[in-house]
Order: sequence, then structure tokens, then C-alpha cells
Amino acid sequence: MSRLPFNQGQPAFIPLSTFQRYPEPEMVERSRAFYADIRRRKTVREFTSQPVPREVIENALRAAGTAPSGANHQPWHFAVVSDPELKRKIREGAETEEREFYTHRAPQEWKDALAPLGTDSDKPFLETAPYLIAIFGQKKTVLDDGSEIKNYYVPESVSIAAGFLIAALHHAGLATLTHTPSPMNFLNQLLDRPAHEKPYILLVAGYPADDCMVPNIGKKPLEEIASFF
Ligand code: IYR
Repeated sequence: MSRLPFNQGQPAFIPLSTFQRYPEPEMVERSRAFYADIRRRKTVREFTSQPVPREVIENALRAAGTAPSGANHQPWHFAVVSDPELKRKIREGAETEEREFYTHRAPQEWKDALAPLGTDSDKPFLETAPYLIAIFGQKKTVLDDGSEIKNYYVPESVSIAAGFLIAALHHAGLATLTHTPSPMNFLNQLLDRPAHEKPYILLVAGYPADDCMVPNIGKKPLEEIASFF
């Protein structure tokens, strides 16, 4: 029996009633359609300030929250920021770290690897985009009674949830940027998150700018990313 509160008092096992089986041709068509849609996703660094419906963000977060996780502990927290003043402070914190990164911390090899992306320490999108979603991983879960339980596979779980979130936002018609200023601890302070939570990704979400440009970079073909035995 789970020691976590969200399914207490419910039966330990229930019939799998949500799985949907499709005829094979339909499966193939669905897999093609999903690939055709997700391959259009590009990381965007120029956003408009046009507001997006909050419900889209909420539903995408609900979708992210369905991700598999270690022992189903769901060791994540999503801090959603639309307040302009807070966005300004986040930009300030991120740019401080990024200036340090680009001038001192990053070895030349790393900077060379980033050159095709055209990134630098200026992060105006942190104020322009309507939503910033800071994704935190929780080393432990603190229950309402103050007791603590350890969480497992936290980076893996958080990354899967982040993938769901990016896919859900794309599916809804929004662009995202997986931004990772490093270190990101300034987000704990600004967003009032406890020290046992680690910020993993600052996800920027909104509409791309009308004249948005993206790096002309491709993805590896199947033969390079998969082997079949
Ligand atoms: N966090 C920096 C640098 C950066 C690092 C990697 I690895 C990227 O894929 C992109 C950027 C920045 O956001 O500019």
C-alpha cells in the first residue's frame, strides 16, 4: 500500500480500463501522424508577449503530472510565473549566471558546441514570454503531517514529466524553450521553494515572434539513434 496520500482508501489494483487498442493499420497511421506533428517542434528563443489561455497551461501541466515516476512518488513541482515583476527578477537572476557562464565558467569546447544555436547571456524572452514554468525535482516528499519519504529516480522522473509537458504545449499550439541557467538555485529563493527541491528546467512558453528565426539544425536519422536486435 502506498504511503503517499493520493490513493489512500482506494483498492490496491483496478482493471486497466483506459488502454485503447487499435487495428494495426490505424496504429501505423497514428504513429506517423504523431511523428509528423512532434517533428515540427522547434526550440524557440524569440517570443511575443501575447497572452495565452491559462487553461492551456493548466491542462498541459495536468498532462505532465500523468508521467510515470519512481514508485509513483511524482517528485516534481511546477512553479508557473506570469507576473511581470517576478519574470523581471528571474531574468535578472538568470542573466547574472549566464554572464558568468559565457565569460568564465564555460570552457571553449562548450562555447563552440553552442555556437550553432546563437545563444548568449541576454535572455529577453524571460520577460517577453507570457509564461515561465520552473520545474523542480523533489529529493523527498514532505507529507502534511510533517513526515518525510524518500523519492527515487528523481532526475529520470522529472525529465519524463518535462518531456510530456513540452509535447503537451506543442500539441496545444505553443512554442517552448528548455532554458537551463546554471546554477539555478536563485529560483528557489524567488519562487519560495524549499532547499530539498532542485530546479531542473526553466521552461519558457508562449507564441513565437512573427519574425522568429531558429537555428538550421537537424535531428539524427533513425539509423543513428536506434539499433534493433
Ligand atoms: N544555459 C546557457 C547555455 C546553454 C547550454 C546548453 I548545453 C544549451 O543547449 C543551450 C544554452 C544559455 O541558456 O544560454
